[in-house]
Amino acid sequence: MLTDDYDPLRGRMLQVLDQDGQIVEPSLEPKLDADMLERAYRTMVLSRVADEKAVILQRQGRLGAYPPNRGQEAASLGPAMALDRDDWLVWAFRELAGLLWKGLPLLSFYLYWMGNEEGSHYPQGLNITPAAVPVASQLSIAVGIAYASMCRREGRVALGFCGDGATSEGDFHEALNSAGVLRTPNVFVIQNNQWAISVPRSRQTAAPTLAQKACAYGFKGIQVDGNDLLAMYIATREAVERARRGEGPTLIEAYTYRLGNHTTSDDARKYRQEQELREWELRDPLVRLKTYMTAKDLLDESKEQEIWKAARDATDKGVKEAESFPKPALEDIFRYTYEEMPAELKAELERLRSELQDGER
Ligand SMILES: Cc1ncc(C[n+]2csc(CCOP(=O)(O)OP(=O)(O)O)c2C)c(N)n1
Repeated sequence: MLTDDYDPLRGRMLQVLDQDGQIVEPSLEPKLDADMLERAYRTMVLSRVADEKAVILQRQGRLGAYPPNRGQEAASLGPAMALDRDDWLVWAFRELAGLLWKGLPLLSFYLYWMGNEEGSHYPQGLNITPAAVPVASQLSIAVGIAYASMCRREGRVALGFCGDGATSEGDFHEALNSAGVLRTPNVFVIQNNQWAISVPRSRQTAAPTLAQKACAYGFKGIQVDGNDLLAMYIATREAVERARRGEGPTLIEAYTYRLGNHTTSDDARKYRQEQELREWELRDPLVRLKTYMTAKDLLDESKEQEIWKAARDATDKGVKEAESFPKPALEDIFRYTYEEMPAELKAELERLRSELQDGER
């Protein structure tokens, strides 16, 4: 089992592809067919293009504050690829590639970051929960979903994501403790991108790895090269199989890096060394997968160009749809808290309406 061979207490990190996209561990190479690999690469490229577009839209005042995904594509895509259709994906706020793989329309993604609640109203049956900006709050939801699936004998797994900073929150420990005790079918992926805004990973915990925290909760943990799509895929696949056999949760630490700013309101140059960024740029997950696929004759220059063009077209379409979508109404802020709006809220709504009429905002 990978979790035995790569026991985090022995300080081994799982890798299939090295930094240059060459296979380091042939016995671990998953048998992904050409179609699946091409879909994976298309998803990563679409995620990259759509993500960079979101940053541009924010700069142009067409989208709100936005958390860039650049560099972390493999860390969310690999786990999503290991799920079955009915399994749940419980995300934080930096998992675009995984969401696209699961089928989230770009329209929903853009609407959400444009501040329209309709962006959290996903097509029926996707089994994705809405974004969770309160750090670590989504993990207990992932445990609840998995526990419900277990009680109903549905055989569904709930994959929950969080960041390295989230591991300092009480919610993280409460969720993982419950999962361990109840042996819920969960896979937890920590996207260890080295920084929680300006707080480095070394200030989150004195433990050498985040993966070893699983020991305290009585389940398996593994540290994986988060920029290696194949490694993320095989680690999660094993964890999903274990969960489905009723053997409980697994904690996966995806060792990765946030190449961009924390959000569009942040300036990482104020707290991060340029040199660190340069080193991580060489480990770009897209380039690694491209090298691997090119060596297998699954990718050439003309296909590469077609894939990037298709991604740009799909992104333009998503932005256009989102910008022509009906804007939320003022009442929407008040409408959904109670079945019937109480008098105080009604009064507040009326006051806001009249203030807006007077030109105040
Ligand atoms: C409960 C809570 N506290 C603080 C914040 C402000 N905040 C937003 S993101 C963030 C850092 C999160 O770091 P990490 O979990 O490592 O995820 P990353 O942003 O690096 O992906 C903080 C402190 C918040 N959203 N929720």
